[in-house]
Amino acid sequence: MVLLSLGQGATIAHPIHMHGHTFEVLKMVFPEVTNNGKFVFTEDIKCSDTHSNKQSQCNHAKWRNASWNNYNNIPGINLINSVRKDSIVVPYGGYVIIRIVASNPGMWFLHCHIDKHMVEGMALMLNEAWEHQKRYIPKGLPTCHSYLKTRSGVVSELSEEENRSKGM
Ligand SMILES: [Cu+2]
Repeated sequence: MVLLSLGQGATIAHPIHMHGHTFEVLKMVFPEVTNNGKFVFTEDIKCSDTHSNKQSQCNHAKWRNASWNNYNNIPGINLINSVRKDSIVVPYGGYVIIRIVASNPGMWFLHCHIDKHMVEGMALMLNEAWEHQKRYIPKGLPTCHSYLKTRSGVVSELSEEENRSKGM
């Protein structure tokens, strides 16, 4: 898993916390800082095919060097004696590579620990071994693309049929 703070929306470092696991930190990349205090963001990651990293929201990030899709090729990656943590600061203008052993079935929260960022959406649920625990998911729990709508002032989830009819 690659966590980054790059692109147009990058303004700060993010302390990212994972529930249910510790993770290995395989690589951590910081921006260069010039003598006059300017940050030079890493170019290891290409945020977009059509925009520069500074102009992009970085929603289509990929390695600039495609051979790095095989993580064994990433220079400086530590696959032997990596540090194990459950929180990591993702550097402003940089990135971290982490990995877990996915052996703990559950829906695990992964989020920025700056509360404002978390409530704005910098959070996700790791859906691990879904087949073993989907019966425990609360009825009506919103999922990706199950958009909420207001009915008579009450916010409620669209039913599965409504989602299907809207192609969601
Ligand atoms: Cu944050």
